[in-house]
Amino acid sequence: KGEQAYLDLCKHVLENGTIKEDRTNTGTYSIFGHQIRFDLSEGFPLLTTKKVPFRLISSELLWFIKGDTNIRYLLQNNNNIWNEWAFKKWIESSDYDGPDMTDFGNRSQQDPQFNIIYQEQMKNFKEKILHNDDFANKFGDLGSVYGKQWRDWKTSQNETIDQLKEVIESIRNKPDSRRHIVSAWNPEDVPNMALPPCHTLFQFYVADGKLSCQLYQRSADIFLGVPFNIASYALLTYLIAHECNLEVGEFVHTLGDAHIYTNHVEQIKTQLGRDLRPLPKLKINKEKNSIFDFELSDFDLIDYDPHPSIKAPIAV
Ligand code: UFP
Repeated sequence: KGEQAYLDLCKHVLENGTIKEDRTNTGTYSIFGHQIRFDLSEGFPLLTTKKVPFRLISSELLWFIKGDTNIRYLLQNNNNIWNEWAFKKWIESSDYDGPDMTDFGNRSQQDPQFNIIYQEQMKNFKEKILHNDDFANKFGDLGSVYGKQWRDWKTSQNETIDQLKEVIESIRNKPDSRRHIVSAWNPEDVPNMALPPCHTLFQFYVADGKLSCQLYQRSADIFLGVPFNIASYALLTYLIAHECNLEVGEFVHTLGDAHIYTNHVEQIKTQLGRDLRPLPKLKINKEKNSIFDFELSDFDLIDYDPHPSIKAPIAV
């Protein structure tokens, strides 16, 4: 259970994972199908064996909840986690006339000279997103990503479905329902997405006055992605429980292709050598009720005392 189960998964995949090539040409150790449970009443499941940046997780989640798909909001909150996807659109467009940025993800890691030029272009890009409305509309928008599917799913009748709003209503009105589902996987939109949703579908469950959530994640970068994903869905569950006057139950994390990138192995070994520490607690501003009204300052993470963060290259 909990963080120990996460560490057990890391160990299991290192020892038993199949070596598998992948889209990013990095190579992975991979298994298929795994489940970890987190009892949210024991504390907030932010890993303690390495520092995980809660600020980035909470601002990204608020961005999803707003139904926003433009990285401007993220940049305004000093959150850079989606930059590369928008940047890619810009450098591949006819508007871009700077130095060649092909394969910038790999090249910036391998070629220090290129990295300087890349950082310059990225800085330039961020400035334009923040201060130029037309540019932000054109290149800041990531299209049909989570916020869009959660809040503004397009039907064949040209109507929209607000899945998040509807699921909260169904939790409130029919708590015993077995249909509390939000799907981010929209087969029609998948071909047009830079990154087809990794968190494919989630379901809520109410019993004994507690709200639980299960996520099906089709593809899981165990070292870099999963710790974020756990905290993000745990936070979502806390927020919806708060709005629906329920206690928090469990977060059940179900993984499809669960993989460790070959260039994360040393980092994971470091992490596996560390002791667990007590989980932090999450306090939510009691004066706010609707999940659509929350701001970053409404969350307070208390007593988070993790081991230091561990750096690793991200596969783009
Ligand atoms: N990934 C995660 N969690 C996320 C996210 C991405 O683990 O929230 F957005 C990882 C999984 C995989 C890669 O390593 O990103 C996506 O690649 P693919 O679409 O080929 O599965």
